[in-house]
Amino acid sequence: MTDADIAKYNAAQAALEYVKDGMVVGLGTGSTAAHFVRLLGERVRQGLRVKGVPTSEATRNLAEQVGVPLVDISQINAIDIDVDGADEIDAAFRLIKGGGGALLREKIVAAASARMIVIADESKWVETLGAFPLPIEVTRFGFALTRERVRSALRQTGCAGDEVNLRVSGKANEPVITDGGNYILDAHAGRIPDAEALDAALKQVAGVVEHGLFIGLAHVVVLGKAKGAEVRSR
Ligand code: A5P
Repeated sequence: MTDADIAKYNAAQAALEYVKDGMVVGLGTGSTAAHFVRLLGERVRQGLRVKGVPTSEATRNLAEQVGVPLVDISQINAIDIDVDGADEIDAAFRLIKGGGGALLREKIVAAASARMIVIADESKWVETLGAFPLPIEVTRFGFALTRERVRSALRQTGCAGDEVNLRVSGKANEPVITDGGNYILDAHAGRIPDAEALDAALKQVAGVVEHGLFIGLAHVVVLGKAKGAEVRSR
């Protein structure tokens, strides 16, 4: 494992202590959350009873492989805790998420959870959000028009940059399609001086399905280090 991977693993392991018998647990997406899902699978084999709610098809597949029982989100009213990674975290526990393209389901699950535990290596802790491009899920229909309105929102809310790119992948540079069947725009804001204002502005843009700013959702941040992890609570 690389140093970053060891730190991610340590964060995931420390988060296990928040999981109690009988809980419904939101299962995040990304490399750090994948460590958590595997570790949770080990606990299940040792007798822990939980039901997982995956935030992506990738996480669903992993959870099934490692034996974490799942429950359909349409069958539940609430989630006890959600354990998920992040691309950036600031001192007010505001997050940028969606580097893995799963931000829509991640936000639905986080918002339905009594507590959100963020697990990350310590490099994700930042003074100001925005160096990591902000992922924005948009409808395929009219995405170029939506992109222009997103650029205006970045400028109006004082962001340092307004470059917005359609996320593509593979040799053919095909647009990435999310689990919800949409596109992802990556907004290179550089620096987001007012995350609440940008959140509000993006919500006004027709065609934006959801964006990767998570405000007021995280309760605990577990920052993994080379040895162990540091827990910060709001
Ligand atoms: C997935 O869409 C993201 O929100 C991830 O949680 C985020 O990108 C963190 O990923 P890593 O744990 O792989 O850094």
